[in-house]
Amino acid sequence: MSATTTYTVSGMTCQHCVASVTEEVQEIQGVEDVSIELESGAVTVTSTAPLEEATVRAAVEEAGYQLA
Ligand code: 9UX
Repeated sequence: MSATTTYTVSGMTCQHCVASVTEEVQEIQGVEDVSIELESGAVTVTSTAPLEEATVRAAVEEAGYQLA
């Protein structure tokens, strides 16, 4: 069963930031969809199975941002 979780990411200030985070999070195994709202920092991730928060955190940090 797929899972959808919304995380809050701080530090994104433009659409390039959004693209970087989207790219990294999409590389996580099982991720089907990533939707980011720049203004609020809301990152909604749909995956085939629930993700470990640490995995998402690592991807966000790889892109250069922080999971709130
Ligand atoms: Mo442009 Mo977004 O440097 O940090 S990618 S503001």
